[in-house]
Amino acid sequence: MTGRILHFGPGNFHRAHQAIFTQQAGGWTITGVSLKSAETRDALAGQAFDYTLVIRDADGERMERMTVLDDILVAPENPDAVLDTLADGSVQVVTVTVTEKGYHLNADGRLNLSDPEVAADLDTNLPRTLVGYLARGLMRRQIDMAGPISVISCDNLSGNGAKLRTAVMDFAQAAGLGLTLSEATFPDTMVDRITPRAPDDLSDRVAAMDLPSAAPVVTEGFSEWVIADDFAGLRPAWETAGARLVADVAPFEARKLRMLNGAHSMLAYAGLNRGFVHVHEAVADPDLRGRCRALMQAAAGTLHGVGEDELRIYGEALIVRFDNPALQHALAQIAMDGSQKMPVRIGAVLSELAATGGDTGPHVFALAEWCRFVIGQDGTALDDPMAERLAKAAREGDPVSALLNVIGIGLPEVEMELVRASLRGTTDGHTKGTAI
Ligand code: CS2
Repeated sequence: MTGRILHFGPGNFHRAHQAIFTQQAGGWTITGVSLKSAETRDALAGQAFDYTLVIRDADGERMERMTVLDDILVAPENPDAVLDTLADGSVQVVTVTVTEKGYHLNADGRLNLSDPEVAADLDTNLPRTLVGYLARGLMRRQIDMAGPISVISCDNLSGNGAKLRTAVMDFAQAAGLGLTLSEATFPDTMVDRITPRAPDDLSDRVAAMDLPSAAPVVTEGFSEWVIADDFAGLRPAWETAGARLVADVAPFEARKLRMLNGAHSMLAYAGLNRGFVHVHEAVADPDLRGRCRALMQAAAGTLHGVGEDELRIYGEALIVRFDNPALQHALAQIAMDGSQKMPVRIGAVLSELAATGGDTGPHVFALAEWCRFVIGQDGTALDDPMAERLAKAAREGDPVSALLNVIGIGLPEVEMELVRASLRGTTDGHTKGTAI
């Protein structure tokens, strides 16, 4: 079996995750689409789109030559080429890593039709956004009767497949396209591999090994991919490379978003607020290490369909991964785009804990640390698509309510007051004793 994948967002995470699963499965190639910048294409073109993956754990490093990418289309240079490729019958799988903000969703998960980029795309046949490309490209495919296609979001959204499908349909309806998606599926996925920005000296180290040295990617040894077995057409045999195909991804996704990503965001804000730079430094701090475990334990209490022992082992394995000093994973990288991440990773969990009488302390603390971080930045320094609105909210008399309101987190007044108290430093955010 052979085939071609079209991938939106050929950044480091894709090149460390889906690319290696696909390379190991064999028989398929990946054509990347960069929605904005030509940087990755320009870096990789001179080495025939090969690159080096550097896998680093506490006990050493190994390098792997990646050959699965065959081209990168830079969408703004030729939007039509991207739409044509989506309508090409040889492409039966589309994968996506554009980060949370690349979906332009409202807090209710629907496409934000008043977002200026989305609004502009509704008026043109040559789009700029992911959702614009998918809706118009899949429409072209429908007209050409080019056959089935599976569109796989590999971003950290809950119910990522269903959200992407809804966004594409919202766009199609608003643009008056007669898109039916009758031959398209949008499988949910859980993706996991910690992939920091590559350090400056990596390229030289790779060149010394006689491997392609432009735009190398650094990542950890661990990787996991769980995909809903809901494909419209052909797909790579990803299970031969270790991916799991399951009927329901939701339990895996919730476990990863609430335990890994939730703890990551807490460590990012609390760590930066205390002057740490990297994840392994923040998690080595005894107080933050305890809070990290407490947050994972509280989050685990909201999960269904995964055994208690499995969750405890998973949590301990996460601490080992966070401890990995070889990754030099910058807290600032995780702190980016908090408005998109906090509702999924912290807000939803806190609401559930509050409603069920669980321990809300660790999540209250995480929210307060995010507020402290936002208040401490001046608006322009904040790396967030909602930076302007957040900067304004941070200057209000009750910044906690204002900030949470901007990002769509609604809390009972009791929890709201606990967040304010944690921010003032009059409580450590813990309402009950937490096992540390
Ligand atoms: C991180 C994730 O930057 C972030 O927000 O929490 O990128 C995290 O490293 C990955 O989801 C791990 O799979």
